[in-house]
Amino acid sequence: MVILSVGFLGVQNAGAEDGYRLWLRYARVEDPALLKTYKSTFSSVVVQGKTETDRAILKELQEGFQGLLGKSLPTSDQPQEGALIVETPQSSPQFFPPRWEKELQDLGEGSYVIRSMEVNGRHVTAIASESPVGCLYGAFHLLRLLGTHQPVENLDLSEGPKVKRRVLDHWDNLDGTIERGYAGKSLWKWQELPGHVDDRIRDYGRACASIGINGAVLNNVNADPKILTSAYLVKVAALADALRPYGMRVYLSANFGSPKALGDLPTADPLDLQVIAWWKVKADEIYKLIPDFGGFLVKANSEGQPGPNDYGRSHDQGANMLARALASHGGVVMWRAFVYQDSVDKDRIKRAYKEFTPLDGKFDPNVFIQVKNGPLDFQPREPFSPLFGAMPKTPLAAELQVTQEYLGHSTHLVYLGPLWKEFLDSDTYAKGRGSKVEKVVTGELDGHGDSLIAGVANTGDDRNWCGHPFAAANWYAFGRLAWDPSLDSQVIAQEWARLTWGNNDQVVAPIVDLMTRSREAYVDYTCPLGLNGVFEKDLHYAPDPGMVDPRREDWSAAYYTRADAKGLGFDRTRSGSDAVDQYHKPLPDRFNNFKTCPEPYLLWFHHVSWDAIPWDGKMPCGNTLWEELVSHYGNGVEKVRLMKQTWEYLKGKVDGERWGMVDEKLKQQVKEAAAWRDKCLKYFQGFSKKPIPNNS
Ligand code: GCW
Repeated sequence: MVILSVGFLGVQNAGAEDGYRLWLRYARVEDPALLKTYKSTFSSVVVQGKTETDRAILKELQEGFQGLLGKSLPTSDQPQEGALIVETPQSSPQFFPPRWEKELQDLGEGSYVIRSMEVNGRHVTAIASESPVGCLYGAFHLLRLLGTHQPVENLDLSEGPKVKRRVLDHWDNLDGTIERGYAGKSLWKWQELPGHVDDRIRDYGRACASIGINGAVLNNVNADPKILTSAYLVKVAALADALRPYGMRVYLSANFGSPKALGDLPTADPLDLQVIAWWKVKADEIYKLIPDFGGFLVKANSEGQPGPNDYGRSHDQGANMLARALASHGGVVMWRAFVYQDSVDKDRIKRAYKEFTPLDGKFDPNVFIQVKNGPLDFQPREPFSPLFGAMPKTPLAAELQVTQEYLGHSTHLVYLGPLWKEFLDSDTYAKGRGSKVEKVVTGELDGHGDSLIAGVANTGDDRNWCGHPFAAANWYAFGRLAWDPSLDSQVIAQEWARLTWGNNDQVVAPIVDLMTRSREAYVDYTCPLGLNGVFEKDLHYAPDPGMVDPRREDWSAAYYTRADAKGLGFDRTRSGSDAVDQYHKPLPDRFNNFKTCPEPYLLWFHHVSWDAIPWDGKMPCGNTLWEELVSHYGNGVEKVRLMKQTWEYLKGKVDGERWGMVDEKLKQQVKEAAAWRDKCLKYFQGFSKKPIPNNS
């Protein structure tokens, strides 16, 4: 094993690496040959556009080239040898090849090409798009190529986003706290707005744009009605102005009860004419301040939030009323399907499907139904929600959770790329084999023109944005997958690792390795084999498999684990709650059969038990349930120990500041993984009465 000298990667940046710069570090290219090629490929930059976005592009390129190559790129109006030309048909008609326009139109809004070519006999590189924002994405793409040390002399790239709206949902409260936030307080400093817009907002916009994110819902879905008051809307407008140059549109979570809660009307009934008028006036007010306002995200009749059901109205009546207020302005409604009233079904995970599928076809065209990836609630592993593929007439938006509510907050290192890929790659079979969730979300499966993917943000005002240095990889991966859900999560991890930690393979390979394994490790030591809901009350961090929540049965751990003297797991087969039949064929039979149900979902769909030999029957893999359980919990802890060892190997090969922070967190993770194993096995042992092999 070659141990690199500390000077190469470590000391040079000592003190400067606090994580603030995320993956936009633009670290100097050290390899002399590569540096030489890069320097000779780029001599100057031509940005003729005059918009704020064009200014942002120029600034970014200059910052990027200065960092990466140690030289600034002089601006020029003429394409000299080695020019980097940033062009739209409007800004640079003289350079823009007309044949590119059709290509870009086909690739969609925000698309771009990056091409090495000759102009007047000179070698240049063009970044071209129909819009300045597309050029901004292209500029970030080029900087990413340089930052990951790719060849750039003969480029011929064209890219367009596969999902139109790529949105971060911030669960930020107006008092600055963040629901399920683990990286400090909100980035939005409401007290200071609109007079002062924190500089950090620009860097947030840059980071988002660099990975293609083009929208942000600023406030918590448990929405304070105050956000819609005029006093707050001017603050929202100030943020929208600051983010617009980066192609970011602002959306808001709207409290459905606002007309009543704000004291304007006695009701919020969606069929009441005054209520309808109230929302229209409100929408007009918003669009006057923010002409490109994205729309409303709504959590209705869920966990105590008001909604149309309060007035005997249905979800479509509520959503359409809001959609009609926004339609003439081009806004959309993202209506969440996170509902679970126990009057609908005894099994919590069946409820959303039962409430929403009968409404397919009843929503206005500018309504998305926003569905969490799994049918329960952002667990470390769930099968995909059966709503995907079950509402062909309605554009379904996928909601992922970037913040690690159930995945170790900002203490455990868990790279979520593999979790999201598992979801996106799941075959719904809605239109036969190959009807992947990914195709539902892009709109391809059912021919929807608009599409949306949302990620519950993990950002806060901690200096390093996301608390754990590796949590930033989840922000990065969310953006990259939202842009193109077919990307490989390992390739994304590699990109992020190179940009964040340096390009040396001795560093990148181990980092990618530990990232790639981290999610399965976490599943193993928290909830293997399809177990779920074993988290402590409210905080959702530590294990509490015996937890009983007096407020609701379906908030209690035992509701999900269903451990008893004979076995373990929730019977969702046809002899149980029959959740299996919410999926398209052939999945119901596959999930229903103990022998064909994928092992990772076994205890999700089955109460695995044997009358004659409790806990001792053989699993499809040949081990007994107890043996499998013990082995998964043990493996999980072992895997985290290996992650820690890998990290120790990296000591001195990355900057000490970030290394130390990650090391501290991994130390805690190792301890807590063991605690998870011990607490869960002990609890299940109370039912199995089997010995727990000695763990150390
Ligand atoms: O998982 C639950 C969270 C709540 C959250 C809710 C939701 C914003 O524990 O904190 O509320 O989901 O998604 O609405």
